[in-house]
Amino acid sequence: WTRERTLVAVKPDGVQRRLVGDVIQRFERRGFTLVGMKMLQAPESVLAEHYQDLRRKPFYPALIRYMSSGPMVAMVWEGYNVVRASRAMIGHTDSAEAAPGTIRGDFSVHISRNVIHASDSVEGAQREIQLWFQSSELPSPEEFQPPTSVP
Ligand code: YYY
Ligand code: MG
Repeated sequence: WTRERTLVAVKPDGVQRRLVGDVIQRFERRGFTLVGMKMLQAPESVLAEHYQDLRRKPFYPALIRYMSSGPMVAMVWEGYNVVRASRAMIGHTDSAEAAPGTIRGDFSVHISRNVIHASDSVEGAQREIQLWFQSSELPSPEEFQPPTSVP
């Protein structure tokens, strides 16, 4: 049992389109465990840190505007290989490339409105979880018991 955690966020378009339940259901069915969740309208300062690596991209201003335009739902999911698995579950960044069956492949119509975020590495996940959640908002690993047996 590798107790890996990742940050998943349903973006404002996903919340507006009532996709939060579907996203949660997909992760629960896959056997992952929800260990933290909050709805918030993201401050631009937090988004700037979240997307710090993209700050010079031409789409950056529009990205920050869209991400702060309405409430989003930030979640921390825990489980075996959850970082890699959640990237596979959300699908390609560009909806035109996203495979059917993935969250973006099923719901997203354009790269600029792609419904969901998931951390792309274990290190990135740790950084993003600390950015969006206080440690007091998450159970510490010792007090948490996984409901399913995972190799
Ligand atoms: O990790 P992921 O969300 O799949 O893609 P990133 O390359 O990290 O870009 C973050 C975010 O930026 C993406 O989900 C949509 C937006 N974006 C965009 O609007 N236009 C692009 N050409 C590339 C990314
Ligand atoms: Mg990314």
